[in-house]
Amino acid sequence: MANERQKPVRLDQAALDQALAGLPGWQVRADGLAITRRFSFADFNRAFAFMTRVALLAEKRDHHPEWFNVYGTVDVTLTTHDAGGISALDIEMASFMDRAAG
Ligand code: H2B
Repeated sequence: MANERQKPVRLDQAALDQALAGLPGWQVRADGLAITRRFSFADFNRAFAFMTRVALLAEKRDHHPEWFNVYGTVDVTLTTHDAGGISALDIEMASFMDRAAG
């Protein structure tokens, strides 16, 4: 079926450290189960354009951010419920977001 996918796997500490070395803007949440980053844009229009681009990938991957937007600020949390922590999907999404934010 079109929406079927492999169950994502939680990254081990070594894989997570390696991935985060390439994502300097991101932090591991205190509980270790998610990564977070704040994006700041000049205005709401730019913030929402960013969210729209990310939403299209989120639907394609069936992997959705937790996020909170106020005007030009977007606070993002990425975690994989299906894996009980941080998976490669979160790393891919974080990297895409960094590029989408310019
Ligand atoms: N998004 C995120 N961030 N993590 C998940 O584990 C996840 C998701 N699982 N989007 C998907 C949807 C799952 O709930 C559905 C049923 O496929």
